[in-house]
Amino acid sequence: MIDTRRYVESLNGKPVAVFGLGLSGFSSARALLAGGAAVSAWDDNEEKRAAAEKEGIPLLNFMTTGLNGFSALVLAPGIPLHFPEPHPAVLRAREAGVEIIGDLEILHRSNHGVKTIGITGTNGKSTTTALIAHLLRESGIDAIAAGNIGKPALDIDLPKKDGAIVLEISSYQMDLCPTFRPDFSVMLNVTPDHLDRHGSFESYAAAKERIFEGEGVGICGVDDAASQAMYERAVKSAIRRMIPVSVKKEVTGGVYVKEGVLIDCLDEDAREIGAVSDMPSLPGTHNHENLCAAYAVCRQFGLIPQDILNHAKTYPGLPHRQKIVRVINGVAYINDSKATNAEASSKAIACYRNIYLIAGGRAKEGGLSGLEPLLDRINHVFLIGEAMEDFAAWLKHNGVEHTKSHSLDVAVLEAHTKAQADRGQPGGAGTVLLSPACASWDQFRNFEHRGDVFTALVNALSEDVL
Ligand code: UMA
Repeated sequence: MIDTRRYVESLNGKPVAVFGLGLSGFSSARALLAGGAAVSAWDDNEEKRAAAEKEGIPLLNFMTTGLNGFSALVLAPGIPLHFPEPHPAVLRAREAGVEIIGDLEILHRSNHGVKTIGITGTNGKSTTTALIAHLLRESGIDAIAAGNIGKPALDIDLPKKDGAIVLEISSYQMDLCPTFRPDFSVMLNVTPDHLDRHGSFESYAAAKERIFEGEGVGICGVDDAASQAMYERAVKSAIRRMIPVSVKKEVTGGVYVKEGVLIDCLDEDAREIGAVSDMPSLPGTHNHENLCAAYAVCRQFGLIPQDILNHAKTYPGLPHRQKIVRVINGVAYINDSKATNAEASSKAIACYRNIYLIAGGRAKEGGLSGLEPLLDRINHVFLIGEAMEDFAAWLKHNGVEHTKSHSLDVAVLEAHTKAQADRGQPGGAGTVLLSPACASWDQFRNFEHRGDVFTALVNALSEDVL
């Protein structure tokens, strides 16, 4: 756990309020109490409050008492700050003139003295965070991944002084960082997301752009218009040393992929480092963008170019993101349960051919639209969940073969049977891909649960040719 005493000392004995007792709030309350702070916590959910009380975290309903006299409100990232409307806890803080911060800001103010690498962007944050931590560790640098990736930042054991804290930072968390800016800031890409929470694309992008404020190094994807504009503004302000990364074009002073080869153009000359195609856990152009950004960060830590690429080959990948569960008679079974919308599924579909796709669940706005250019990669779709009928109608309209499987266990069995029976046909062995393009909540607790069930079902399949 992070030692928060330096931050707590700066409060001069004033109490701190913590609101939202999920992963991040619980971790903040624990770390602040351990640092000697007077903590008062609250959550709208009674069970969360009971769990906190059991752990000795003092409770106070500051929605009724107000927050006068408090030094700060530590807000869980998921609590609405501005849109669709500020949570009452936010209003109480504003009324009392109390600053609102998140756990990353406490980490920063705890003055830990270790270099921070922050990664934001709409897609690829978790992979890039985990990949950077893996590459640094493989080269002997003490690195730990935390933040939005699922490990609250204050829960970590501090790496050695010459190590690094690698933080996945969501736009929600960025909104709760008035002063924290990473030493090495990465912004991968920005496309519309979380607009209900930020009110508009502009304010969502602006939350992400703040990662480039202050001194340090900035690594920025330049393959979409909004991030290209961010890169140009950061270069113009000349506060951070900026490095562009791209998988679509050559970028002077940066890192890019051209014809499947990673090119290092950080110094004067463009140098070919090696092929990006043989990284088993980093398939697809989107992952090559993540690799370029991770490579650029690692070079700032003095890592040797060839070592970075070699270590990328042993990156194990994250669960539920294009994770190969098993290969049976040449057919790969892939868990991409994290793909909760069509855009995310399109990234996986673009990596394979002869796909037996398992899709469905609770549909997002737009359903499967956007997948049209990739449909020739799909042999058959097995549909599950609430979206089944709508998706079936869309697939019929687009001439794609499909089966209404209803549930995941049936879909896995049907996809397995068909993929195995079709072996030996043109195009090579197929791929059974769970990439649902839907939220999971109609049939599962969350996407992790859905992916775990898929993995268990696949592991139970027989190797015998059916
Ligand atoms: N709560 C209330 N009132 C409300 C809303 C929520 O009291 O009106 C309470 C809930 O009862 C619950 C707590 O707030 O106890 C939940 O807080 P939270 O939603 O911030 O979730 P945490 O468990 O603290 O997890 C957070 C991040 N969640 C969000 O940003 C929504 C996790 O990112 C992160 O891994 C974790 O901190 C550790 O740092 C998840 C996420 O979905 C993966 N992130 C979004 C994304 O990636 O798209 C941004």
